Amino acid sequence: MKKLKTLAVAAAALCAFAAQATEFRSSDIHPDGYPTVEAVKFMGERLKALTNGKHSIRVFNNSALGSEKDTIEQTKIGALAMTRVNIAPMNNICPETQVPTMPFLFHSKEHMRKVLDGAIGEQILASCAPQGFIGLAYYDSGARSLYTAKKPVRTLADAKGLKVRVQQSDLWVALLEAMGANATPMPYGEVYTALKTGLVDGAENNWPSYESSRHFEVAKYYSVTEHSMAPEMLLFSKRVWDTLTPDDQKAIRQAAKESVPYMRKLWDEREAKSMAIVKQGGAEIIQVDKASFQAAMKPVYDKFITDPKLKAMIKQVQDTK
Ligand code: GTR
Repeated sequence: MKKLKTLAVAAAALCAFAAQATEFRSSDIHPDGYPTVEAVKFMGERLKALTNGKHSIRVFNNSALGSEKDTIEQTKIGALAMTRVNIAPMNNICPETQVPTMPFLFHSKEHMRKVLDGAIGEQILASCAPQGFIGLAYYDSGARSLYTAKKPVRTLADAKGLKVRVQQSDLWVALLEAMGANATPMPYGEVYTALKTGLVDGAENNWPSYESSRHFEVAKYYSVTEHSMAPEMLLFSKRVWDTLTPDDQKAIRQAAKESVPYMRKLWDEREAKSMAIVKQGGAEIIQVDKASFQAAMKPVYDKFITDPKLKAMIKQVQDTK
């Protein structure tokens, strides 16, 4: 009886602790040291400081909680508090996220950052709330380029018929099809083996992912197409969010925003480092005529940017100097 009572007291104490201090779980597919992973850890430290130790974040990275598509579903139902994903797997869920994914939309890193830091960026983050996601921030993801295992892509014609892995998004399927390739959607964690076994001929990504995933070892031809600057997103579960106090919500938003400049600094350093690593590792960097790839993208705009609201957003992005 006495033992039972002690147990009950311990359980009550635990519950009280849980109500006070929460360790939010956050997922990422990347390894330790990758800028997105380190930025969310930094956000956790800031959150702890801002809430006097009440809230913190624990990052489960390396796809420990599944693919990005899986963790988006877990976040939607509130089984997971936060997820850091690329914007691509959100394309089918909230249409506004298609805007910054569109090929050759941003003309530079500075242009991309300015747009995402501004009103359109906020509008897109807010657009995912009806689907169960509180968009907290964007992180950089550089520019994505095409890479292949057996044959180099030197011109648009070389991409014809290649089987290329894409993210799980209809827009991405269309984008690679517009290049003439056969698009194969697949989770990131499966791409290395797919390239190695010849299940796909190529994939596409930014420098840090091409390097950290070791894809450069199995697909050494990197053609600098820079076809999309689709950013990363930090999403919080609306289900969990709605249980928090306004002060806590404010602290989470603030900690997320504070992690952005930190991430950008890590990103810029990592891009340069990754480029050097892959070159040293034997990757052949191929400069292509980007204009010919860009000219092939009209069908993607025609198919996905039909809603007048999205059309206006694209124009606003193009008009941002
Ligand atoms: C990376 C990005 C990931 C994921 C991955 C992929 O650049 O950081 O979130 O989108 O690409 O291709 O699946």
